[in-house]
Amino acid sequence: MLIKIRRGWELPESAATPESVFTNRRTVLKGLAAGPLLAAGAAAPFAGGLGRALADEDEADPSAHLYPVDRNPAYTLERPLTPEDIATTYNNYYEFGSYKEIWQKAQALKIRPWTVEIDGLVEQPMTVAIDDLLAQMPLEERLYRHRCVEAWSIAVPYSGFPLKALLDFARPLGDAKYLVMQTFEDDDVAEGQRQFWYPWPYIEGLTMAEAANELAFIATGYYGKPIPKQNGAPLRLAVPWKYGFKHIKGIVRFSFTDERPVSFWEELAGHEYGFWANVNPDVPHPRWSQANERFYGPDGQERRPTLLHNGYAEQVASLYDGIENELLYM
Ligand SMILES: Nc1nc2c(c(=O)[nH]1)N[C@H]1C(S)=C(S)[C@@H](COP(=O)(O)O)O[C@H]1N2
Ligand SMILES: [Mo]
Repeated sequence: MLIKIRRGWELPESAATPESVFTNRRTVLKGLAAGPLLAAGAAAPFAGGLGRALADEDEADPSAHLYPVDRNPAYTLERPLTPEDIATTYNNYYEFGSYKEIWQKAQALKIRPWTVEIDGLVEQPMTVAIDDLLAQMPLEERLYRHRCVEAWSIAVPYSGFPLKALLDFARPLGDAKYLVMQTFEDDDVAEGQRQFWYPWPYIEGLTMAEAANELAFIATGYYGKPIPKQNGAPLRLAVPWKYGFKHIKGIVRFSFTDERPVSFWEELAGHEYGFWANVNPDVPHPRWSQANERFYGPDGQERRPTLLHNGYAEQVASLYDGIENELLYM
């Protein structure tokens, strides 16, 4: 397709984010409180502006009473967590813009009512309201590492439920081979979706075996509260052995297929981003090394070596027995 000659997307978050953006983040946030906040508010479709939008969300989220939930001791970390204010203000969510500072824009997303479609190769297709789904899922907290393909990383507490619980709820047929997930579409609130050269909606997929792996998780909470919109409310995937772009946000649909899906990033740049996207420090991205990562810790940024499968090899390595010849690292 001709539109693929557009190059704007070829420089994701990456290398391209100047360190100063992060270093000055707190200063920037303070500055925002006084000034540009008004501008952001004016752009939001809320008469009361951004402050109003944030307040509405706090008051209205009907899942707030569910949190905090008990931490599952099988999923803790040796490293300190990333501070909440960093994890909630340094984000990737191209629906709201192709830069890291989208958290205010994301507040325009309406997360109630929110319905989820379950379809494709299932016993019975269904539509379920988010709060009905949450009421039926076993919620727990897990501490997970998160490694973006752009070589930055965070360590965060997700609340949510194992994706396996959703599979049991969805009852896929025996011939289902893949689970495909899809993000909301609404270019009234998500101005990135007006950029026609992106293949909206964002979709991602897993094999059924990956989806059933104990590590595959649907996050509905973050830092002991409902997950913020910028982090993927109300439903967001967490597959911590894979690069961050697999962690699809704002999910509205789970479809079961027998055909491998082409994901958003694969469609845009299949020579750089593929289906598997398993973290592998030994295989560089075509434009940068994956050997190390910039970890956002309590004392600022730290350089750390990247681990095979992001440190989760024990849980997931066997998923790939016999398919070592596939491009598992992209
Ligand atoms: N729908 C959607 N999901 C998305 C993205 C996106 O642009 N759109 N970006 C992905 C990428 S590249 C990363 S690194 C993670 C970032 O999640 P965080 O902002 O909660 O840290 O979200 C992933 N999920
Ligand atoms: Mo990412």
